[in-house]
Amino acid sequence: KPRVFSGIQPSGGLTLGNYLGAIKRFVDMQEQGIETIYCVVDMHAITVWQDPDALRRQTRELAAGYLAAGLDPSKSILFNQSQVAEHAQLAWIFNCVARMGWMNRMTQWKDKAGKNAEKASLGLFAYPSLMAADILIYHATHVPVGEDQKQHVELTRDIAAKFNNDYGTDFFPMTEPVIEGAATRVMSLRDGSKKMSKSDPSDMSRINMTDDADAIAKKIRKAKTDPEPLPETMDGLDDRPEARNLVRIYAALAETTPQAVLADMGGRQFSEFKPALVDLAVDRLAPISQEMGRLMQDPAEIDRILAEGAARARAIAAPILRDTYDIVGMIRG
Ligand code: AQP
Repeated sequence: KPRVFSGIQPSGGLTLGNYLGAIKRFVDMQEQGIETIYCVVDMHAITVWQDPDALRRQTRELAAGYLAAGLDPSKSILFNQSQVAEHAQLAWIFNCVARMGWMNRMTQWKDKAGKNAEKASLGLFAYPSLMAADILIYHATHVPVGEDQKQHVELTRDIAAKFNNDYGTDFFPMTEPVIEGAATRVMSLRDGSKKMSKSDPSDMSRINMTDDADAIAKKIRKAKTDPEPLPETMDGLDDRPEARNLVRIYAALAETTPQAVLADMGGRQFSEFKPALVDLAVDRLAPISQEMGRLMQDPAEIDRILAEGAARARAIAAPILRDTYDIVGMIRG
């Protein structure tokens, strides 16, 4: 039976990349009637320093983002990672299964630690092992993610396979990454070769889910483009990463394909296309940001939803951890 798990780090405000690459698709899967478990991965966030008050605020804001975008706690399980200790407990076992060399090859580790790996936290290095535990503590079969997380889901499969092989079992499933749609990799508005990211120092590089209509309009108006009109087909965007990015964003927001957008808009200048994109983005994002603001007025209610979700998550995770401990040979009274 399919079971979906995915998570987002409360390491800053939500971006349009997180919305189109992750949350919007989480909601689509919920609406397909699949069992869905969604997490605010606060333990991942502290792999780089987070101010405690900011972490609390960002955790609630991310939960509000999920809810405002259509996640329904009566249909999906929604909780924050640290309230379900089984994630960390399974991660330790996986730390003993995974190899240093595997972690060393992760591009996110290389990008985030950079040349100063000696100064990076041990947690940042072991991040993919905790992510494998997040997924496998529920025996999740599918993980919707953006393109940037594909390598980590593949590593999750490697960890599951090595565990199964080391202990002569078929206990952990081979989880599939689900990377589909027009916006699996939303790029920076300032540089078409960099992904849109909540930690980019330039606020003009991203659209935040809390941006108002004026901010959205300004950022799209100033987004880097080129002087050529839009082509009729996607092939014409091969060497135009910034233009391609805006077309893909338009397609994802309009719930259509980039080809269909170009069939409609091909031949037009950016001076015409950008205002259409502004209207569409404001139309789709403003109700979400308004609802996030409303939900943030009542943090106790958000905390209650997360705690209730955590209890439901624990009910699935606890027996899987117990069986794992048995397989490994750990005694419990
Ligand atoms: N630009 C993006 N396009 C499409 N999907 C994206 N995701 C993130 N950025 C884009 C997807 O959002 C989910 C949650 O990501 P995360 O917050 O756990 O970590 P991240 O990928 O590291 O996101 P950021 O915004 O870049 O955060 P920082 O700056 O803190 O590293 C994932 O499914 C991811 O694929």
